Amino acid sequence: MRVDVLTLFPEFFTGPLQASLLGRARGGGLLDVAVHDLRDWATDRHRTVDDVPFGGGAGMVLKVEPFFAAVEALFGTVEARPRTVVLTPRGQPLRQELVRTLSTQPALLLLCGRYEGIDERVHTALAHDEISIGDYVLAGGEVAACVVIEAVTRLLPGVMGNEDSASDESFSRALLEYPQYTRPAEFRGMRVPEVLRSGDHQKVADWRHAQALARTRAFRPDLYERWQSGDA
Ligand code: JDK
Repeated sequence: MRVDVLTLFPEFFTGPLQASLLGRARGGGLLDVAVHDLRDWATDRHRTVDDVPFGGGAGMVLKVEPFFAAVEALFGTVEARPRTVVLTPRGQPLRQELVRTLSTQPALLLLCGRYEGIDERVHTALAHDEISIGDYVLAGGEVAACVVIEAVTRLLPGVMGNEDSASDESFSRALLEYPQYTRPAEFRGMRVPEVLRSGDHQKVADWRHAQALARTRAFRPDLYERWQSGDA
């Protein structure tokens, strides 16, 4: 998959794109990311990319022209752009179903705002999707873009080895995870549940399912309802 990112802060992406899974996916040719500095498409002497909001109000808004200039420089025309995502607190909440949909695209374009956000005409004319990674306010779209890239990349064929992930996934997206343990069986008086050491695979599976249900009901009643209704 090809991912292009437009941002005022390309340096945000250096670490995350090199570490661990993303670094390996890129090294293996499964992920090709290009991060572009929006300021490269400013047109005035001072390379201005923001301006005061029409109608007044606090803070600055990112101008429309640099986004269009960048898209046309990178893809020829606005129509030729790949599936384009604007990261924004007002977007559709990112969930695994949307991650799966995005992971089937040949290419993505991620637009990152800063300050008070981006001129509405960028949203209207360029965004196929507006995505929020959660109901809290970040200082810009960069961290959210990293989240999208990582969540999408781990679903790309060949990235994770894709061992048991397909079968496990239908379960894990509906309910919270069961608790996991590894050796030692006792640490500072904290013991691993006996059932996990019993060797009885059916009992282990039943215990894990019960744990997942109990945790989901306690911590994520919204997920629990969806699971009960059967359309998770
Ligand atoms: C992109 C700029 C910061 C945006 C005003 C008024 C209530 C805030 C600051 N999931 C998620 N969280 N945050 C983002 C995100 C924040 C961004 C940008 C993404 C670009 N900011 C910003 C808007 C406001 N707004 C109403 C919420 C303040 C994505």
